Amino acid sequence: MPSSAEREIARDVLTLSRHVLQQFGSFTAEAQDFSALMNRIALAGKMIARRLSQAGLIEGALGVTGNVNVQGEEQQRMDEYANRAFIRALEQTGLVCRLVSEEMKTPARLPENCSLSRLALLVDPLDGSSNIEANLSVGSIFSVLQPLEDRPEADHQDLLQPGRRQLAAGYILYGPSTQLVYSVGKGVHSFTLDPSLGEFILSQSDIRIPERGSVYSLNEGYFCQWSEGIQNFIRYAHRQGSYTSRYSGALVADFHRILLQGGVYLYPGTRQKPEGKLRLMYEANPLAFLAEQAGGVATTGTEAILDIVPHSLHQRVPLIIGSRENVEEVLRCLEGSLRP
Ligand code: P6P
Repeated sequence: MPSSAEREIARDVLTLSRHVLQQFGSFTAEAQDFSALMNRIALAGKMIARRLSQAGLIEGALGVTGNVNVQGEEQQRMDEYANRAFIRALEQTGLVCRLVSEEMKTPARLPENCSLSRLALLVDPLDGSSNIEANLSVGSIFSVLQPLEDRPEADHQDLLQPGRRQLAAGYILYGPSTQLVYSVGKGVHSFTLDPSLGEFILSQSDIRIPERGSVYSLNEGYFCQWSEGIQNFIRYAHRQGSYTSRYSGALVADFHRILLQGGVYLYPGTRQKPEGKLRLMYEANPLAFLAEQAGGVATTGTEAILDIVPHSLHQRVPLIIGSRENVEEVLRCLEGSLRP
């Protein structure tokens, strides 16, 4: 029986960079590059986690910049910091040529990298940032794409590809602990940041989303703006007695709960905004990739998220994501075969 010291060492060496190599099953240049890329994404996450933990003590760290982002939302100073952290973490690495971000109308191009890599990283650098002032959980969401060979780079048309083509996707959850969850298409795996080591250490392998859960997660404040089908699902959930409502206002935190405990998260369209609020390329697609890898489902209500052919980098989509049986109940309410 290994000693506790030996078990501790065995745990501590299961870092994110080594796990990526294990996922590739090789030490090829491609595997090494992907391992390095995940490490740089993790570095951005560590910088953001550190800033968040001290934000209340750092002058000018909190509050708004006075700018409005491409989504028309008030930009928090932490949004701008997080965006800069991802850009700086990827410069001079040779790993990523373009960075698409919720915080930038047009992607950042890293010319020193482009001769070595054509990969694009798409991020929501700090999702749910309105939670920061209340010291609640927020997250970063990322997606990795190989540009399409047969589409022009002009206007970034070569990135407008269905989410099923993602090479990798994941998120970093800044909560009581900082966790990184990712997939390269071989299951979903989570890592917990050990600040004393400065490393993300493997904490859960091959996460499977329960077939069914008790949580439904959406902002019921919009009830009167939703379709009859969504309203009927809410009525059904209220009358079932087996559902419980959880909604934090941060997609990453709400999805993480669904991934581990089961249930369904919804951000439906409304009559005024039928496309909803969430962005396809760097919110819905990465989480849908993880959900399907974990045995779950992600849909607009009429189409699988991962099958959508994008028309623009910042387009929005309705999102219904989670356990297979719970999503099925939503879809049956939408088609009218299930009534409250
Ligand atoms: P609402 C945060 O702005 C976000 O994109 C998601 O993280 C979150 O789930 C949702 O929007 C919250 O939006 O309209 O409920 O405040």
